[in-house]
Amino acid sequence: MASNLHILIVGAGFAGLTAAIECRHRGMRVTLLESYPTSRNYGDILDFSPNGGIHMERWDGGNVARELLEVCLNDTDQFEYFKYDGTKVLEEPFLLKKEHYYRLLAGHRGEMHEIVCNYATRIGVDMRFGEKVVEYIDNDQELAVLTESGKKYVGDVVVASDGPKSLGRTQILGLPETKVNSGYAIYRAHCHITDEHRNHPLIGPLCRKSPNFTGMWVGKDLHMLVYTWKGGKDLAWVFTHKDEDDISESWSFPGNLDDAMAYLDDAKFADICKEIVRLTPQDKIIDYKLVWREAITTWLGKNKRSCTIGDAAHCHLPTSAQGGCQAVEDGVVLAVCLEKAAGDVPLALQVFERIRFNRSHVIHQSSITARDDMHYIDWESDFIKEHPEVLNIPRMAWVLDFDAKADAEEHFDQLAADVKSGKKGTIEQLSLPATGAFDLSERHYFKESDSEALNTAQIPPTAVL
Ligand SMILES: Cc1cc2nc3c(=O)[nH]c(=O)nc-3n(C[C@H](O)[C@H](O)[C@H](O)COP(=O)(O)OP(=O)(O)OC[C@H]3O[C@@H](n4cnc5c(N)ncnc54)[C@H](O)[C@@H]3O)c2cc1C
Ligand SMILES: *[C@@H]1O[C@H](CO)[C@@H](O)[C@H](O)[C@H]1NC(C)=O
Ligand SMILES: *[C@@H]1O[C@H](CO)[C@@H](O)[C@H](O)[C@H]1NC(C)=O
Ligand SMILES: CC(=O)N[C@H]1CO[C@H](CO)[C@@H](O)[C@@H]1O
Repeated sequence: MASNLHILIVGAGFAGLTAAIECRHRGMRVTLLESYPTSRNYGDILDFSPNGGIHMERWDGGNVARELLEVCLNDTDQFEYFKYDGTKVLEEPFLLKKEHYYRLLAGHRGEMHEIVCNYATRIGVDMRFGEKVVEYIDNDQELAVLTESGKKYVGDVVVASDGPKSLGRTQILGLPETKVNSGYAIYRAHCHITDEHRNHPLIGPLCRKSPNFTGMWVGKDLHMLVYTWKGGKDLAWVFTHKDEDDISESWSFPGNLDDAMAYLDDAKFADICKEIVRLTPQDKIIDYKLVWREAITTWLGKNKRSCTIGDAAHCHLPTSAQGGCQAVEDGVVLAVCLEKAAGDVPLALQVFERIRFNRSHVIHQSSITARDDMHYIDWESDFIKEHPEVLNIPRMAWVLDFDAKADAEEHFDQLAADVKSGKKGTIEQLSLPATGAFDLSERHYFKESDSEALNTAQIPPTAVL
């Protein structure tokens, strides 16, 4: 029985937290080890699209999503796209459908993380902060991890949701460390809106109490996102730019204001962008080098009792806008498979991988294509006039309107039969189809015929589920 299993999870990012919560819901015992001392205040803006948020909306009868929405963008009406010089090119509704209201969760990562950690603790996940795993033991005799504090934890399943720098990937999968510089870096900041912002002729209009503002400016090799929310209290911005420098993976590498400004100057960005950066307190600016890793062909340890999930398995760049959602989908599907396999861990993990691989792979690769489509626009050509949707942060219906739980429940038996019968093939051949692509033809969320739906989205009073 699945409920007899002890699931040992390493890393309390959104992949590990989701796996922990969903396994607890199914009666399993869960221990979650996290090297950070607390959940508080790490990161700046993090977005969950409806395909990630749908699972959070189910937690505690909608209460977790309601709590999240208190700190998230919650009265934004448009997402605006601009050419680097400030010309508006495209405008889209922020909320694509009424039922997305509690599923589109964008806000400060640390605040959101704390809410989800508290829920995990409430439902009985054994959360151990300040426990850094230094070794994975996965052999025929033993499945365990050792921590820096000298403790050993054993489990029936070991899940490495330890993020981009994953020790699990090198030790469980036996892969060499293969990080590659993506050639890009981001500057990012989260700060409080001050009177200087409010009184500024260009920035003031973005800081009204209600509405909130979300928008993006796009130029050659650079794009910048700006969000304001919390009734005119919080502002975050992030911009991606070329950077061939040394690879660093720290989230807290301090950024230099003048360097950031120089990139915007070189790319001839509008004054409003430069002013937003200029008004940011120097100690809030983070310079983060983006690391990319090629897809790997298995996420499972050799005895199929351990696995990597989330960024440890498929390290997203922010341009896919799906890193958090794909981490959540992994966690949900893993729990469904463990439950359905009724105690047969190797079966559960193999089916998990076959359900997740193709979908996650296609979305992972879009990290690159979506960025390049934006960065290499020829602004003088007719193409951009005819296809402003190339600017679109990927919001394809096949990605967003997807319920990974229902999908896993539907396909488990068929894939379990494939595993048991020893069906041969590559992971791509054995996996479920991804059901969509990142072609230009799929970039418009709405077909012209349902454009009515755009303007009439009314906020529902309570969670839809
Ligand atoms: C501190 C932090 C801030 C972030 N800020 C942003 C942000 O502002 N915007 C954004 O879009 N994305 C941010 N991300 C990334 C985003 O959360 C992830 O890309 C996405 O949610 C995938 O989640 P994940 O759980 O797979 O990995 P991660 O979120 O990277 O989580 C991995 C977790 O594992 C822990 N861990 C790693 N190694 C060990 C170990 N040996 N022992 C124990 N624990 C370990 C890490 O401390 C981390 O909490 C941030 C991630 C982190 C860790
Ligand atoms: C929206 O955010 C504001 C500001 O943080 C908060 O006061 C309000 O309660 C939130 N509304 C909802 C519906 O969560
Ligand atoms: C999985 O994706 C690959 C391309 O990445 C494709 O060739 C293969 O047919 C897909 N598998 C299935 C079962 O659709
Ligand atoms: C919901 C809401 O308050 N929307 C506002 C968003 O911002 C625009 C102007 O930028 C307002 O016109 C909307 O009312």
